[in-house]
Parts: sequence; structure tokens; C-alpha cells
Amino acid sequence: MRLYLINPSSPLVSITKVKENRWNRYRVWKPLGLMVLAGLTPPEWEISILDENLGARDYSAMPRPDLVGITAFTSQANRAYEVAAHFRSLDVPVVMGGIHATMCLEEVMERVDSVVTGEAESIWTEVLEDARRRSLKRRYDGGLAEIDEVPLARHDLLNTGYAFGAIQTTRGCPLNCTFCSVTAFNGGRYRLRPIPDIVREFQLIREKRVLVVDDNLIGARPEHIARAKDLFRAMAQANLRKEWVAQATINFADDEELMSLAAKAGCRGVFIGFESLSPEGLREIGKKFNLLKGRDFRTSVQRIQRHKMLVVGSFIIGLDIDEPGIGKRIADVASRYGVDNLNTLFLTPLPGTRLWAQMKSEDRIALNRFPEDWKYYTLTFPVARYRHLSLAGVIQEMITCNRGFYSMPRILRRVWSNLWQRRKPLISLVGNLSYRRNLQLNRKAYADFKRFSGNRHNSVRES
Ligand code: B12
Ligand code: SF4
Repeated sequence: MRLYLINPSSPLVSITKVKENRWNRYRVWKPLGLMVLAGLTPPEWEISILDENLGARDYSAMPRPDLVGITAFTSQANRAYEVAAHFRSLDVPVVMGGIHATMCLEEVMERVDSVVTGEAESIWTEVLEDARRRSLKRRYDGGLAEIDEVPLARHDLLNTGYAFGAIQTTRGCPLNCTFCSVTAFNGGRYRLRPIPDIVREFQLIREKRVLVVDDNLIGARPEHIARAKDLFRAMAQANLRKEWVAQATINFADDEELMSLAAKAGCRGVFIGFESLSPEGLREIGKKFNLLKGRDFRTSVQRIQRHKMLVVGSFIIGLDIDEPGIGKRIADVASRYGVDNLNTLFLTPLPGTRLWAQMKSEDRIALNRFPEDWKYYTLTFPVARYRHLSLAGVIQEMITCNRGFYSMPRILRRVWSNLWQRRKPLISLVGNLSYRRNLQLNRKAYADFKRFSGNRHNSVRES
């Protein structure tokens, strides 16, 4: 039995983007979900993982599979449907799963033979067995998995072409921010994989550099932080010789021992969601965690950097409280915090989130011709109507923000400070140049987007 597991080309991170900007090589990441699925697949299946982000595939020149499994983020949905249509025209059954299939079940059901919602661990072997017997059901629901029994991901099936390997050590997030799909998809319970499994899986990864995909590697509660320390100790003891980056909340900076252990275990950078400059903004999106009184973000960032780890800060533009001038303010504040890279995104109502429900009820989703419009749900296009910012206005704020943060003098200052602190100046330089080069590409993308979206955007003004 031949199984193709396909990651459809992404509008953001595909190899075509790498051709436009070679620094983007560092932004083509492995589709870990498919590697996990492969790990769950019994040996009688011959598996190929096909990642379209590594280059276009000529499926008609390949042997006919017995089953196709497709994953997709929302932004990949249209390409996923094209791939599904191709294989269905050959009478090959197509199963789709992942975040988009879970959040937009009806839309997906119309376009594939079978949909798997939720996490696949508890259900995938049943799907395969049904496929073998040619009796696939239209829908399966995996719910939330007990991830302490998950088999190791098949890293051997995708071991060339990427700058980074990928691994997951926890799932779920209790914080339920309004714009984020994670709590709706992976639940509010913070679930932990057993440390020996994680260490063993790290040893299977060929790449020297690894992305730890967890939404928050350290968690929020004291017992989670204690567990993170145990994990880092075990990783250091196993002498993995890996350098890795991860997402964490700002409380990472509050514990010297935690940071020191992380650095010893190979942590070279953390991605931190600051999201908004003001307490009102944080309240608006429900990110109460960042509201801790008395926190000085600059000091927190410096504490992390002292352990020779880079800090990437993320902010959102388009909140109801955001007014003209927000772009410059974010660039200035992020520079003041001293983050090494800035990743600013447009507030985007992703299906299944609280923000989606709110914006839909207020008729503020401007790009709403689905599925065609999903390709703009990359958080890099303003797909909604923003309270105080018109379409042209919100795009201009983004351009101002990025131009301000990624101006050559500021880049050089950051690289110099990294050199001075002996903190991987090269990685910082590559990251900064990659973003800077994309700014020029973005301008063209914005112009195309404005033409495409026409007059569907009118800013929502307060009455
Ligand atoms: C790592 C990550 C990335 C990485 C790598 C992505 C990749 N190639 O895998 C990078 C940095 C590139 C990235 C980019 C983006 N990301 Co991202 N990312 C994540 C993150 C943190 C983890 C994903 C992961 O690897 N999980 C671990 C694996 C094991 O889980 P999984 O993929 O969900 O797979 C399981 C199930 O879904 C299911 N499954 C999945 N596929 C299939 C297929 C079949 C056939 C079956 C049966 C089952 C199945 O089985 C698996 C095992 O249970 C998630 C948050 C999250 N917790 O999911 C956000 C998340 C997926 N990203 C999100 C977004 C919005 C983006 C961006 C659009 C935003 C941006 N500008 O950064 C881009 C766009 C990428 C694109 N493709 O267009 C959203 C997606 C929401 C949505 N509706 O699409 C999420 C959910 C976070 C959020 N804030 O809500 N991302
Ligand atoms: S943004 Fe981060 S903290 Fe908020 S719900 Fe999503 S994963 Fe949790």
C-alpha cells in the first residue's frame, strides 16, 4: 500500500520565495504533523512525505498511490484543494486533516473523501485500515491525544533540504488569546511528552539546528517550569550537540536557572509574543499574561540575551486601540526593548478563534470570499476592517514599522551589540537582512493585494 502525505505549497514559505530572497532558505520549515503521522503508520504502508515548499511536484509522473493524506494551514487550503482534485480525478481517495480541516470542516468535506479533525494519534490507524478495506468514513475525529504515548516522528523521511529540523515537546495552551487557534485546536490543558522520548527524538534529527514547535516551551505554572528545567538538564546530559530555537512567554526571563539550563541544552533563540504596546491592547486580545505588573520588558530581553540567546519579538498591528502612528511606535519600542528581530503581523481573524466570531458578528471580515481568499490568511495581509485604520493606512503603518526597525543603521547597531556580547552576530545579521529584503518584496505584494481586494475594505470608525 502506497501512501503520499502532502504539504501543499505555502504562500509564505515556499521555495519560490527563496528564489526571490535567498535568506528565506532559513524560513522553509518541516511539516512536522506529517512526520508524526508517518510515525503512526504501520509498516505495511510505503510512505512518501511530499513537501511542495521544497519545489513543485509532477504527481502525474509519480507512481499512483493507494491513499493521499493532505495537511493544511488555512493559507494553504486552496492549493490543498487543487492537489485533492488531481488525485480524486485518478480515483485515489484523499484524506485531509490539520488545523484548517478542523476549523472549516464543511468546506473541506465538499472537496475531499474524508476529513480527520483534531489530533490524529488516536484515529489514524483506523483511517488507514478503513482505506485498505476501501470503506473510508466521511469524517473522523481524533480529539485531543494523550501525547505521552505518541510514537516518535519519522525524521528519516524528510532529511534533506531544510536548514532546521523540528520537534514538539508539549501541546495545548490555557491562555486562549482571542486571535490564536491553539487553545481551540489543541485544548487548554498543557500536555507534556515524556523527557526520554524527546531526547531520543532529538537524536534522530539530522540537522544541527532545530525548531522546537511548542507554542510555549516553558509553560506558565511553577510545575511546568520545573519540568522544563528537567528537560533541559536531560538534553544537556545527553550531549545532543544541537542548537535550537523555541517560542516562550516573557516569564522565561524571570528565572536565571531556567535560562542557564536552556542555554546549556542548546537554546540559541526565543520567539516572544509581546503583541501590543499597551495594557489596553493586551486586554483587548486577552493576552493577560503579559500584563504582569512591574515588568520591565527591556530588562527581561537583556536578561535572556545575557545567556547568549537571541530574542525575536512579535507584535500585532490593527487592534481596535491602534491609531495612526502605531507602526512607528512599535518600531521604536521594539528597538528600545532591544529585540534582535521584529516580526509584526496584521490582526487576522483565523477561523475558529474568538476574534473570528467577534469580527464576523460585526461584519468586519473584508476578505470573505472563501475558499479563494484564504490565501491571504498568512497574517501578512490586512484581511479585516480595522477600527481606526483604512486599508491604505494599515499597510502604511506596517511599512513604516518595518522600515523603522530594519533601517541599516539600526541593523548595524544590533549586529554590533551582538558581536560585542559574543552572541552569534551572523545569525542576527542573516535574520535582519532576510526581513529587510522581504520588505521590498512585500511592497509589491501589498500593491497586488490592494488591487485584488478593491473596495471591500472600509475602516470601521467609532460612532
Ligand atoms: C511550527 C509552526 C509554524 C512553523 C512551521 C510550519 C510547518 N510547516 O509545520 C512556521 C514558523 C513556518 C509557521 C508559519 C505560519 N504559521 Co504556524 N504554527 C506552528 C505551530 C506553532 C506548530 C505546528 C506544529 O508543527 N505542530 C505539531 C504537529 C505535530 O501538529 P499538527 O501539525 O497540528 O498535526 C497534528 C494534527 O493537526 C493532525 N494533522 C495534521 N495534518 C494532518 C493531515 C492528515 C491527513 C491527518 C489525518 C491529520 C493531520 O495530526 C497531527 C498529529 O496529531 C502552530 C500552533 C500549533 N500548536 O499547531 C502554528 C499555527 C499552525 N500557525 C499558524 C499560522 C497562522 C501561521 C502563519 C500563517 C503565520 C505567520 N505569518 O507566521 C505562517 C504560515 C505558514 C504557511 N504554511 O502558510 C496558525 C494556523 C491557523 C490556521 N487556521 O491556519 C497556528 C495554529 C498558530 C495560531 N496562532 O493559531 N508556523
Ligand atoms: S498566542 Fe500564545 S499564549 Fe496566546 S493562546 Fe496562542 S499559544 Fe497561548
